[in-house]
Amino acid sequence: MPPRFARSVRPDRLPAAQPATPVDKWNRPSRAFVPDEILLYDLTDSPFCLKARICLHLKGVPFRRVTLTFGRRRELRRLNPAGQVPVLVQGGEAIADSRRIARHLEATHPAPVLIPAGAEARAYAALVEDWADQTLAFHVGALKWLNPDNRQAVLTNTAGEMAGAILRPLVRRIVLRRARRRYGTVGVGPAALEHLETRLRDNLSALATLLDGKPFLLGREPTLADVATFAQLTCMQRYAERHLLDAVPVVADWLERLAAVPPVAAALAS
Ligand SMILES: N[C@@H](CCC(=O)N[C@@H](CS)C(=O)NCC(=O)O)C(=O)O
Repeated sequence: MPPRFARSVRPDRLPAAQPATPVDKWNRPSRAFVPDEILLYDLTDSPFCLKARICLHLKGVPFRRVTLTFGRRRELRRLNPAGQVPVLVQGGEAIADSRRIARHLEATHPAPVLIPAGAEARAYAALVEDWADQTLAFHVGALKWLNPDNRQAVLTNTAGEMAGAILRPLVRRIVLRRARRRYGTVGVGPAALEHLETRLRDNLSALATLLDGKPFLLGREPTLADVATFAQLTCMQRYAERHLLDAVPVVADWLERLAAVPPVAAALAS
């Protein structure tokens, strides 16, 4: 039975099949669409997409990334009316939202365990994941988009992936306007940068307390709590706020330790 959060997808609405040649003209493996292939609609600079990619790699599930280009926005809305990535497409079902993707993978690929079985550890992991997805994502995202020192990098990383040279100036304007509106509607603008930094420092210090003396948040193995938190913070390393991470060695060491776990390294390199 498909998970209740899945949405059916018509096969003709997926990326068009290409001729099934074994290699292309540059001698690279063919990227022909195969019906049972798992697709991940995503963007490189999105922490939620990185979270989904890390879960897929940790579970050893092969998948193909489909970059959310400007031209694919309508295709994405058919899969996820919220118009957000990541979206996982598997067996004619679209699963949107990194939380749902993680739970779908846990149900379909139980090993290695990312969501602990014990009630207390499970509750702890769920609370940390929610904190990372909501509080941390809000503060890291607001600083990334509102700090003028990040302007060039954020636009290059996002618009550069979403559009080719001709459309890029338009996409830059659109993504910047949307980001300003997103934070503006909750009263957060450039004047809040100092407050956002202070809140982030407090959050990083609380995280250091949780991590002290442990390789990962729940002990010896990484769980979804680590993955969700890592995804938000590692993306921050590309922006001016990376100095906040360097100031908390326990957190910086944990980021390094997690980045060295082979499936995580593979997800970061993909
Ligand atoms: N709760 C969602 C959040 C996903 C999300 O915010 N995605 C962003 C990229 S980081 C997005 O697609 N933004 C485009 C938009 O909102 O139009 C999840 O966990 O997947």
